[in-house]
Amino acid sequence: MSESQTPESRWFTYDIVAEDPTTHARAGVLHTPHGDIPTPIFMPVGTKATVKGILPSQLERLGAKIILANTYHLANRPGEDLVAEMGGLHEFMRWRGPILTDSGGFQVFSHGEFTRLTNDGVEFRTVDYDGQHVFWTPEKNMEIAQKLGADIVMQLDQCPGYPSPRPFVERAVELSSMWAERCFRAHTRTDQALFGIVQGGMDLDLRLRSLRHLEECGDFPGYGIGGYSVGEDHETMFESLAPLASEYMPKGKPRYLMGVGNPTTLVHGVECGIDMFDCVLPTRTARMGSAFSSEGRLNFRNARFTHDHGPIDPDCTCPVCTGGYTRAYIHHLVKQKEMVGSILLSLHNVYYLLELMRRARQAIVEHRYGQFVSEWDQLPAAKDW
Ligand code: PRF
Ligand code: ZN
Repeated sequence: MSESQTPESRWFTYDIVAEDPTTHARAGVLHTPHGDIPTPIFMPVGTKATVKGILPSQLERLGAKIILANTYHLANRPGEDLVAEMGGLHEFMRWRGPILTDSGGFQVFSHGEFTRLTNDGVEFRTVDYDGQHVFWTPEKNMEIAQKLGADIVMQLDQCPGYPSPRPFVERAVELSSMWAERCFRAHTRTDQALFGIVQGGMDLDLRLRSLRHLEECGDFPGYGIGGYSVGEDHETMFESLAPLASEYMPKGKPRYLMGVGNPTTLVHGVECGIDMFDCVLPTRTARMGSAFSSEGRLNFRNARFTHDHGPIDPDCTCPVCTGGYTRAYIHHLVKQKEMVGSILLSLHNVYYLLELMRRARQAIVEHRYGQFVSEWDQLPAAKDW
């Protein structure tokens, strides 16, 4: 990975380098101060300034181009002032590539206990830390994000669960729009991009209302699509997501589907024009003893692996599968709850999604993404995710 080769005039511009003729998939390059990001891309999640179980040098070797961290968690511990004092997130965690921080809006509403929601912001109790009452305005959220110093930061938004009554989703769109405008005004770092977030639940008309508000509020260099993968099924998700992404989102800006990481959704997301994805799924699944594979999901607690000399996935080119580690060994480590079991599975799972997006990009460049999708849907693995 090259360190800061990108000239300032190119920062946060997005070049589309190929468009697939039969789907809405595109291949692009997003330029950032810490390097170029080829899209479509999967972004491994390092919530607390570490991708659990994987060193930054190993992430580079796996081919990760950008990683995530989370403003909610880092503001609680160790605090944005400490991170700033240590030279910012990149320096603090020793990762040289681009970083994206999510606002934490999602964390506040999903596992925080929020107590008050006003036009001005959200009051919540940090139940997973010391239980303090905190009030976040959009301005406060931007102040924290700018101190952390990621390349890309997300606006403060409200993500309604599924199902939610329409008036509740409408209110979330209204609040997220107001907060987008205030984040946009408060955000001043020129070496950092602020992305807006489209909300609106499963209703296309609310999604379009949200998108229109964002476009009226200013020229965002990219757009998150939040509020999906919150309990709805695949068909329900794509009913509004497909037209939103393929027909209405601005063509020349990156589109980031937030918190989605199951392989089949990635393949279909790219088909409707999504460029970026993130999810804890590969590392969380690994810590539960499971692997992504061309055969589907493999659970390494299963005794059928006891004498298995093969790699996790014979089709995989990751350092674990090509390094001679056997299924029998991984089964043993997982049964014994050894750390290295989780680490090997995390390396493999993260590589699996990075490689899936590299192959998708190659297929787009070669104008055969439609075929790529039909081949994927015929794999036994497709039904597992
Ligand atoms: N908003 C933010 N982060 C998110 C989401 C969201 O809606 C989601 C929903 N899948 C994941 N992460 N800010
Ligand atoms: Zn592998």
